[in-house]
Amino acid sequence: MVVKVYGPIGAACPQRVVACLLEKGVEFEIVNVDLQSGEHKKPEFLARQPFGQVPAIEDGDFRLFESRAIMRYYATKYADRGPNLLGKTLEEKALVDQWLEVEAHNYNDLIYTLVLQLVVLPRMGERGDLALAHACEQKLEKVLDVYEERLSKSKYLAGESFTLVDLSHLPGTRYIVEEAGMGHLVTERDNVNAWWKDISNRPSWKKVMKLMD
Ligand SMILES: N[C@@H](CCC(=O)N[C@@H](CS)C(=O)NCC(=O)O)C(=O)O
Repeated sequence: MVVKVYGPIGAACPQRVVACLLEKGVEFEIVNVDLQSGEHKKPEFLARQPFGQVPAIEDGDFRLFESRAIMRYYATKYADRGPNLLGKTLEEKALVDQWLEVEAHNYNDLIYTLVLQLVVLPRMGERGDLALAHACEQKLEKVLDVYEERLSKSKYLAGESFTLVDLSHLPGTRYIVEEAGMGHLVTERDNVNAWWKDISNRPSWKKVMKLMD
């Protein structure tokens, strides 16, 4: 049974899920959800994701939403294939959980607002709030200073191996580097820059990018 991923591949949160499925070699199909026309707010989609956001998955009879929960599910379900994305020891797993929380709350929330103001609203013909975007940028600088320090001590955020933590940072970081014109946030920090080059060159991520073409 092929896993169905509901959500446009151009949106950051479905990309997180698809990159994870590719890392794990899980067969999937993408079922596009048209965000422009508001398909994600219609009853049929709300039955899959009651908050009207993408992604959601269907795996046989099992349905799940929330991109990080979906990643954790597949990294655990297929722990015996592909790279270990969860950490091995109790401590490694705890560090993965810790940095996933950081990604979701300290990092992604800022990027979401920044990209909304600088990329999404202008594309819809609306004016973004530049003062808000600037405030987010300044907060993001501080978060990335913490990352810079952390990555001076370990190759990846949760330790010496690539995990769900690094994977989860891929979509948002791509948005700030490639779409929001904020590449300097990464390139000005040597360790963050080396980390970004490494993780964004993974074959799984390159395939996600190809799917966007
Ligand atoms: N915490 C949710 C957030 C999902 C989310 O924010 N999805 C965005 C796309 S990346 C979306 O559906 N935006 C449209 C909307 O909120 O109306 C997850 O990780 O799955």
